[in-house]
Amino acid sequence: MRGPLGEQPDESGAHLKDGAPAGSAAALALDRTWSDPPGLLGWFCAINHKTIATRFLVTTLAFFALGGLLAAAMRLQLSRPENGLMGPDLYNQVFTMHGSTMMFLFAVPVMQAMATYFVPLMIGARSVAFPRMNAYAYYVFLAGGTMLWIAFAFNSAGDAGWFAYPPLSGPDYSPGKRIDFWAQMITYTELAALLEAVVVITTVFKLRAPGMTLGRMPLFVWAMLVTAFAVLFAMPAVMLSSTALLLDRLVGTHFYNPAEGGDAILWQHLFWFFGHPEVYLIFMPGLGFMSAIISTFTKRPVFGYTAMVLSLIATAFLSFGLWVHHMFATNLPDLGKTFFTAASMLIAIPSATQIFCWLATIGGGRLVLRTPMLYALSFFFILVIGGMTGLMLASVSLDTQVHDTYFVVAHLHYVLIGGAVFPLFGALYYWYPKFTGRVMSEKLGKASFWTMFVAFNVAFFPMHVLGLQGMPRRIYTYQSGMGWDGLNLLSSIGSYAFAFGIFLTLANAIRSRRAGEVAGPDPWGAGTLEWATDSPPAPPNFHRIPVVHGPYPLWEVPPAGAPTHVAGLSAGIREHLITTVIDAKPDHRTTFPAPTPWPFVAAICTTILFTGLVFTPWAVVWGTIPVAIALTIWFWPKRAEVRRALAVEKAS
Ligand code: HEM
Ligand SMILES: [Cu+2]
Repeated sequence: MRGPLGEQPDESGAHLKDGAPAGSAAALALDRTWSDPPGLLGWFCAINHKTIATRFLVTTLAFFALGGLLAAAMRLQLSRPENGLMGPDLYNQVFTMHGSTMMFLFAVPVMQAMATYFVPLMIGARSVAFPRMNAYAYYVFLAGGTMLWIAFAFNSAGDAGWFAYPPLSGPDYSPGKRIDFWAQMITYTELAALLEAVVVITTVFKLRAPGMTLGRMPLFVWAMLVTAFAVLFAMPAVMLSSTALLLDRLVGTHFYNPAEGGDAILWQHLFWFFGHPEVYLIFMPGLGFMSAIISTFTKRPVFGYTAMVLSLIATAFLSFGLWVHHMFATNLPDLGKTFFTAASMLIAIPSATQIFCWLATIGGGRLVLRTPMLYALSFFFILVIGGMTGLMLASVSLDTQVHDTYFVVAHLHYVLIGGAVFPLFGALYYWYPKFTGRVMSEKLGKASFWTMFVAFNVAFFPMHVLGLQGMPRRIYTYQSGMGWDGLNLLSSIGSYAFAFGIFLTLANAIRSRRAGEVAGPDPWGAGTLEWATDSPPAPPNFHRIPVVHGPYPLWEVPPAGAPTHVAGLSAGIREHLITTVIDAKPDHRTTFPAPTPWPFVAAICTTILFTGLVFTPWAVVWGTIPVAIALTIWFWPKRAEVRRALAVEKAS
């Protein structure tokens, strides 16, 4: 019997221990213990990492679709000269919302959603660390993103570009609420990113199955770990800069106002100290997808494990030393700029190391060209082109020529779409069977891939040429006779074909949920732990926590006589084994919290606080009270939980 919040008021399961195979009484008790409560109220109480991550993933993909709609609108507007579909004011909001949605509401959070779904499964854990905070972070993100779009619906979206430079974004040149709202909601959604980073880091460090030393961790987990650390250092910079902007606008501070001793360039430093690493936050998880997909479809471990890990870490470090290459057109000292040119070139080294390691893996393996692998392979073509134009832009002299032209727009989409979107689509095809228990159609998958690949190049390659011909970015229209007409039309046609390619994957996903081939636990014959459990995984992920003896546990035979799994954790409460950071030796047990609606309520209260601040500073005073109440109830120990834990103690 269960209470409304999924509690088990009776202590009957108290004596049961995990470690028994699926179907046993203990396994059933485990399923019950780790599942989310049913019903509408239960929906708000959910904290299972798979439930939250699935919602997170769907939400970020919905933002991707919305950002894509705006892209389609821009390409329609630009398809012919002097088009009257959009005026300049709307166009400004549209490209700002497109850039902001894609960067803040899609590209980074979608990677965090993938991380919170798969990291626990790959390291043999039953949950993420801080499952309630994970739920809270998701609701904060959902609310922040939704508010941004609601503002857009009321003609109040930001209109100063996704990097919102002052003085344009300051009080003098952007009166009204548009930038206030934009700045505040950026701070707010990045709060969610920070919380997720803490969740991922703690999960990786403390919840790994025994035997999974740092040196045996899947490269995907490494990528997510390094990314989470980079988030921790990058996001505060943008939260700080956007908060200072809001203060300049609302309470008359002068952080960015040179007339009163402030500095407009300060914004650019702070923003790009976040903004450049941001690109790597998007692209490093893509590297994790690549490693997982390539080793599975070549049927061998990725070549050069240590080199791969060190390259990831080096990339993350270097990415914080490049930001000034976004500021080559400012009046910073030339000598300083040359250092940033050098650093920008330097980062090609770790990136190239990884590319060569993958090529070595592919070269020495048996290549299986399934859809996920096609998406992974396209990375080599698209990202490398983006990387090449990146090296070109790293040169100060060339950059000052093509600064703010479509050459930059082409470059950034090659990097972002080649480095993140194509690997992400590969990842969705690869792990779809784990999410749903069924494999996506190969035929539709290949059709979608080829459409996307060809259309992408048709849409974005001409932009390089347009840029070199002098077409500036962020213009809502252009005159005919500039020689830009044909290429713009071509680019628009390509964009629509690209959208159609994406639609084919969506159709595939919807259709395969019912009609797809049944997957079983490991449809690809992969080597990492997420494939050791059911598809979709049961609520506790694993009925028996595995003991790990190598980096690809499913491909290796454990040494004779070595333990294969852990047993003895309670099946009646959410008990988890904590292991040491480096060697993953069993350290102690801890009890995880039960489902509760309070993270949801707390997120609503926090949203009211943050939104209120856009309108009055008094929101700090009144808005914190409900937040404090919600947090207090959230953390208050519940009697039923304590009783259950005591019963388990007694029974053992
Ligand atoms: C789905 C296909 C996409 C198309 C057709 C597209 C199209 C465009 C166009 C035409 C612009 C230039 C607007 C202008 O300067 O007037 C633009 C800007 C931008 N796009 Fe995309 N885009 C797509 C996907 C993406 C993705 C996936 C991302 C990020 C992950 C992204 C990030 C950006 C950013 C950051 C800007 C700059 C916005 C600004 O200038 O403030 N785009 N896009
Ligand atoms: Cu950069």
